Amino acid sequence: MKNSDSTTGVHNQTDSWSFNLTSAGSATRPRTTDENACFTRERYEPVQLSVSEYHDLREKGFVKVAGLIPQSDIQDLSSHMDRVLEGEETATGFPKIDSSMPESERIARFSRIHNAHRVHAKHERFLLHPRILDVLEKLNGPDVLALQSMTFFKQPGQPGQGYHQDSYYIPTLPNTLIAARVAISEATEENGCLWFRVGSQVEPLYPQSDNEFTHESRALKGVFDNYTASEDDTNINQLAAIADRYPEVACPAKPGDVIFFHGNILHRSHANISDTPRRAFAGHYCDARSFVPWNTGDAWEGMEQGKGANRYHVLARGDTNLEFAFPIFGTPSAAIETRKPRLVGCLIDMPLAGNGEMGMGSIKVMR
Ligand SMILES: O=C(O)CCC(=O)C(=O)O
Repeated sequence: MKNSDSTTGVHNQTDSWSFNLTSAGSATRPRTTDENACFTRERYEPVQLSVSEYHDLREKGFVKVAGLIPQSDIQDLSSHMDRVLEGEETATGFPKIDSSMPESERIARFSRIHNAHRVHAKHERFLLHPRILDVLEKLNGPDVLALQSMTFFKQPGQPGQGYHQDSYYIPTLPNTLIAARVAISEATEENGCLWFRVGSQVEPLYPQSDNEFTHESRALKGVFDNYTASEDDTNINQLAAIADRYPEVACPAKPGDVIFFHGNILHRSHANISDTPRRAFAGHYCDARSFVPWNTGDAWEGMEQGKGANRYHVLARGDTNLEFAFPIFGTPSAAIETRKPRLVGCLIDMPLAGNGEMGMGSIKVMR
């Protein structure tokens, strides 16, 4: 089993563009492996998304894309999760398993693992899966920064999570957070699938008062100090009263389905009361041009001076004027592809515009 170095691949975007155009990943590229280099976009059928799917994200706050991930990839991650549970594979930060432990104790140690993409190639591969990125580009793109991964084991008996908004935990300024939730095993009401309050993505973020990064919402009358996010008990969870203004639907999923949802949508899950695990992989992403004051919950260098943490997150698609990281395991992504910065070599013509007036036609880019 590979126990990787967790060095984050940091690339400083303030390097000259000529460096990026021709030699991303040369001399200044930090230590990475090429373990995932074979997982190119060409291996996968490109995804066609419809206008109605695009509407769903905006109107309902979520959209399920059925069968997005090939079954062979799902099986690959699921077998890896089996080996992790058996203690046959591990990585930095994974719960410790001792072969003498009773099975029940071993299993109880695994509920979910956060940010394994920084320490294990398989998780990075899923976070940067071309079929997920194809959809994100269309829903939230074109510039996609990959922020967080979560791998859910959710074993029988393990709890759910009460109403919350994901943007509460992962601030992006402006707020462009979006989640992609891949079903690794079937998710049902019995084993604790996600439940959404349809349309509640129009709600502002309800932050905790000592959260410095409160997006647009801090100044709104009616936004309260939210210190009970994710609390199961709806008598305690302050978001439950807001959630009740919107209809609630369960979102079951088959292995390979991916649910994309807005960072502000109110959602929850219940405990797994079945006798089978509910496995899932979740990625969080934002527009790579949002300022990200978040590094998996840890402090970062330059934070005190007001520097963002963008440089710890991989540029998955598109381009950005901000910093970004290389993928540690070499998963094909914009960070390591040759990127032509947008607008380089373009002339922009706005027909009939003059004297500060808007023109009559659309903007044309003339190379
Ligand atoms: O998967 C679950 O049971 C709940 C997790 C969740 O709601 C989330 O990650 O935002």
